Amino acid sequence: MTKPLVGIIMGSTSDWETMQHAALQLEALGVPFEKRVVSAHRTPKLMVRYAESAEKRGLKVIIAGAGGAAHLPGMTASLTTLPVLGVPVESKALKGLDSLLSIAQMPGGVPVATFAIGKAGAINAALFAVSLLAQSDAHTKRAWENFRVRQTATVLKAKLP
Ligand code: RP5
Repeated sequence: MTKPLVGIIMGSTSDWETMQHAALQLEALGVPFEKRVVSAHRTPKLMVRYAESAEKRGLKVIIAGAGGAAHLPGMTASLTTLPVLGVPVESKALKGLDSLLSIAQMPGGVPVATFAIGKAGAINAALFAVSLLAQSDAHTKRAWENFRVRQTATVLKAKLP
């Protein structure tokens, strides 16, 4: 078993529908990851343990998704110096604007890289994690570059009905 380099955490099982897209993207590019529900509000002690042990356990990046009062990415970032990539999950009441602002509006000194609301954000957080890891790993760099080349080729040969 390859040790996970990326930790995907989310506030609730209901976030999986969105966050699975981060997992699928990492899988497609061959980056080992772990995934679990860690809630800032419902399991705060687990969040502290998870964030404080992440680097020692070998993780290089954490992708944190949450919706509504989305405190998980920011609180996780406050407990580790690993890069934290925040994914605002679309909420029912405010369509994810609440999630986006909760994640993006961090005080200076504790950064969270904040992505788009929903599926696009989950995909891009995973790709951003890959691009970070690619800086120090030739295999991941090739996978990342190939992904971009393939994506461009697909768009160039796209035919409309
Ligand atoms: C947040 O509350 C979660 O990240 C989720 O997006 C939202 C709703 O959670 P559930 O009530 O569906 O468990 O903590």
